[in-house]
Amino acid sequence: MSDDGDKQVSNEGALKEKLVRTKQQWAEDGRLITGNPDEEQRDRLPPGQRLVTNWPVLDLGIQPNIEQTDWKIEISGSVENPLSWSFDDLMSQPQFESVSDIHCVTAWSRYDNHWQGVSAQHILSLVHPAKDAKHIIFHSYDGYTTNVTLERFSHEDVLLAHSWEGSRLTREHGAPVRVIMPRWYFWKSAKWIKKIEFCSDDQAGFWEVRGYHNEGNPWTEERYS
Ligand SMILES: Nc1nc2c(c(=O)[nH]1)N[C@H]1C(S)=C(S)[C@@H](COP(=O)(O)O)O[C@H]1N2
Ligand SMILES: [Mo]
Repeated sequence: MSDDGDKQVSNEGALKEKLVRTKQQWAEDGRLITGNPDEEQRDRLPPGQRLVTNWPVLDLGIQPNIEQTDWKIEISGSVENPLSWSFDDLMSQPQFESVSDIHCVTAWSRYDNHWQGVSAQHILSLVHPAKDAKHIIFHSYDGYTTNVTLERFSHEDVLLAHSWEGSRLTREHGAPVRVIMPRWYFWKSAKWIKKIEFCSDDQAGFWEVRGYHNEGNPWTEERYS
């Protein structure tokens, strides 16, 4: 073996080592981000988001204090059978459970949230949206509103949640009942829900009129309009 050959071999060795170190660092970073280094897990975090394990609170500076016994929801507008439920009425409906990830537009995501409540699909089966119903606006006890399409509300993972991780929602997170729209930035998930209004025309909600995107898909980063 010539000196040149040896040199080339050792250079190659150094290059590979550097490559391995870099890849290992990516894997470590991936593990920090996702809690799991494999590719599938890394794809779970939408672009521009960072994973948190706590659950941050975001509101307008008002956290309405609504006793379970005082809470009422109205589901009305362009529907054949409008309804009004107390908390007991909600609890006497078929109960639904789902697990989903939260993606907040302020760039935090939280995985594997276990929700319990009543599914949007069950609600739709009771109220029967009218033919012209295409949009929904959520109205909350703090004056907050947000809009979604009927099609998105109809998705099988959407629910009115009363519990998270096996316990009732706390006041700060929207007790007694909030909406959960798992596929969209979390501002679409109205806390302290008071009314679900079905409409033929779209109406921009609280953040939507203040520069947030009308749709809010985290995977295409529909953050601001
Ligand atoms: N009624 C109501 N719902 C709301 C809000 C609000 O201010 N009022 N904030 C929205 C925003 S911007 C986010 S990110 C989530 C925050 O929910 P959390 O505080 O449970 O994390 O609630 C959404 N739903
Ligand atoms: Mo948000």
